[in-house]
Amino acid sequence: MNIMQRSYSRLLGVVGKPNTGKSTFFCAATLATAEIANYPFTTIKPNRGVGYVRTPCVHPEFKVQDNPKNSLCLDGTRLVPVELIDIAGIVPGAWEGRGLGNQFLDEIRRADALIHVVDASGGTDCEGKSCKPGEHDPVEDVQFLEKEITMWMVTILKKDWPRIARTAEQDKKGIAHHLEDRLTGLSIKKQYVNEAIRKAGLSVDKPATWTDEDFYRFVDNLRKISKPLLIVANKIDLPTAQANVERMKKLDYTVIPASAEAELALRRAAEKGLIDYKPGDKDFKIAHPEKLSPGQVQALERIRDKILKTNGATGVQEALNTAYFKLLDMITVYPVEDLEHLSDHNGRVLPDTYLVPNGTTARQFAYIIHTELGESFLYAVNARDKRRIGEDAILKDRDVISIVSTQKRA
Ligand SMILES: Nc1nc2c(ncn2[C@@H]2O[C@H](COP(=O)(O)OP(=O)(O)O)[C@@H](O)[C@H]2O)c(=O)[nH]1
Ligand SMILES: [Mg+2]
Repeated sequence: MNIMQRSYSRLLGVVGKPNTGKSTFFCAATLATAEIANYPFTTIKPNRGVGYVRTPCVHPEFKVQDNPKNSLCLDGTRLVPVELIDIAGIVPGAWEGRGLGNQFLDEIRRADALIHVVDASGGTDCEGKSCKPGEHDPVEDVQFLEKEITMWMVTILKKDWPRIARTAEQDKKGIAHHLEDRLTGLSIKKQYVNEAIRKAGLSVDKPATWTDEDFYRFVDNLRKISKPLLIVANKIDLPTAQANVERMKKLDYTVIPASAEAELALRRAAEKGLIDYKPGDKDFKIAHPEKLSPGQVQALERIRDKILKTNGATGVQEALNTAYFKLLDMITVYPVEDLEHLSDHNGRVLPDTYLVPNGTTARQFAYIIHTELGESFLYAVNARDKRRIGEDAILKDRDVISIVSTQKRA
């Protein structure tokens, strides 16, 4: 096992047609600044990597100097590692096996949330081939991808459906029970089934009466719940993008305008120490003007004017943050052992930041850190007010928590 405590347990999938900028987004998001690059798990597999969510660190509030272990703190900003997968391009008909077919669908299966990268400039046709910018309507791409994924799930879940539906009506064990194996195959939690049925406005007790259209609506809801998705409207540096972005924002989706290419350029310059820039910053500072050619300075200034000033940031970091904090509804919690120094047993101050689901209780948090800690849990203490909290207390974002157990932590 890695010496570093993993901060993440979720996987973000970067999806979309070919040529929309998925790999550029993935490279930009996983390209570490020099300091972060020391992490041994930066590259996991060719298309898997570690990116970061950013959150204001608690150390300034507690007036301590921190010494992070599982994350990084740059000028009061915590960068917490999260895992990403760059999924191969999806073409229409993929669910029937077109293109790379089931290969990418298998990768989608593993993802907990999806970042759909769309070419907002309209320079990529429906098959993912380059076309004249503005020629293709990216609004079409928004629905296409979801239809592909839903159709794929429909084919898997529909096998043997009439028999399953009848049995479920008779034995009253519920549809989720009878679909269990297939749900496991799709990495979908059983408890999502009833929620999807309710959202689709269908009857849980009478699945045998569902029409094909009802079934599709059920699966579509199941997909939305189990693989929540946001849209990255990429290539906003191209002039044809703006009007399309405005139209996409009117749709009922979380749309994040972005330029993956700009983020990649900024991170590369930061990696070389040429500029001061943290992922997600609104601006950068040229650190070594003497090391840059006039052309490089011009390119950087163009990014500042055309992207950072108009869009607020490049959008790449916002996409990761939104995926974790909005789609997956996660919060950050800082475990410490020594309440006085806010340190672990080695004296490291605020060593770890954990990403946990909103609603996590003190005891569940102990289990997330270590099974033994969960089992031997006595109570927890909130470092802010030094109050004891019980096992059922629900943790809040940016809580600093010490867990007291019957045994000392290893
Ligand atoms: N103008 C512009 N081009 C981009 C941007 N992101 C990616 N591209 C270009 O789009 C093309 C496809 O990018 P790639 O990341 O390989 O797309 P993928 O097939 O979706 O992985 C490449 O030529 C990239 O340089 C962007 O933000 N702006
Ligand atoms: Mg690619």
